[in-house]
Amino acid sequence: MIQDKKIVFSGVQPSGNLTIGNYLGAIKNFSRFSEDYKTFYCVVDLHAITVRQVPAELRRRTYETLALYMACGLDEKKNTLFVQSHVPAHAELGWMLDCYTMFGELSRMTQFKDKSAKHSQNINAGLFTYPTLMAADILLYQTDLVPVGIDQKQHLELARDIAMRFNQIYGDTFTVPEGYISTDTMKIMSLAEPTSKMSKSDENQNAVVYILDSKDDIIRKFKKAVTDSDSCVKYSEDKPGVSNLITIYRAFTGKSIEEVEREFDGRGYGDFKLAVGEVCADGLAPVREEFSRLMADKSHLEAVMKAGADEAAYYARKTMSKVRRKIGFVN
Ligand code: AQP
Repeated sequence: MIQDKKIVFSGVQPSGNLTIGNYLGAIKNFSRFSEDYKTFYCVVDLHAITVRQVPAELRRRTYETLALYMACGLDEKKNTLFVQSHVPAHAELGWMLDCYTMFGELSRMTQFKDKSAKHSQNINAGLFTYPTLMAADILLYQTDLVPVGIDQKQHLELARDIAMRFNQIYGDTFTVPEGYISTDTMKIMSLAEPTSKMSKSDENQNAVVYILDSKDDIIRKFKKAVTDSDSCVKYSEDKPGVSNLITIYRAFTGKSIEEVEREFDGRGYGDFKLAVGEVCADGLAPVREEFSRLMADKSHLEAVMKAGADEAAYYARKTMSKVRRKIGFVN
């Protein structure tokens, strides 16, 4: 098999119901690469267990995340869709790269600091080495481009540093990846606390809009969204709540900031919030429909996972044999 296309890799954790942050910041961008790149999109279940998961829920969400990839427009014939734990080379390379990653580098990762504060009873070693496993995910496929939200930028930079370090010691082994961060939607904020990122593990259900929420729930959540004491729909740093809603509205309508500001000039927040809820719910309706159809046929999802893992393992084997040889393991 000759690989002449550039390679794209990205993943989403099945650690909760996926949010419009995951959708707008990452998944929605994935399909733009399907034609011109060789794309690997992975359900990163190994990452999910850095936080305690209920086994039956993890299993269900793994199917759901794969189905959501497909419902968001990823055709399994044009993209390699698979589950991380089905390709053991991720964990194997992760361990090897741990030995080329410095304690100090991992200690500086802001996600580790945030998650250790949030899960203070379970600050496990996996939470600490998460970024090395993420580097392995990416480097395993000789990835050129990684579409992610801005919160993953620091991890991506570490993956680049690890690749360069390894290449410097052993000669050219890994492609040094670039990030693809969609500027408009790189960080969708919580509806309840618009200075924090919208996260699928947020306990406040009103802070988060899930891709699979019903239209009524979506509209109700946007109606409750925190804004400010002003009533002017204007994009500005000192109006994080309103600016976040403008970003979401733009993502679903394709309008510019100026067009949105003009459209809601003098109309107040009530009208605006309702309109954001409606475009979001209507934009997600086809995804929800397709998701239900896909989830009704588990054996098809299993066939997709299996074919994806076989294809991914083929590419992973090539990198692993190179890495083993360079490190000095006996073949
Ligand atoms: N709010 C967001 N805005 C833009 N992009 C986002 N992403 C996540 N939240 C936002 C992007 O979605 C991709 C998959 O994320 P992940 O599943 O690997 O985990 P995460 O970044 O830790 O996302 P969450 O929702 O906050 O999960 P939990 O709560 O489990 O930690 C990534 O590309 C991410 O940038």
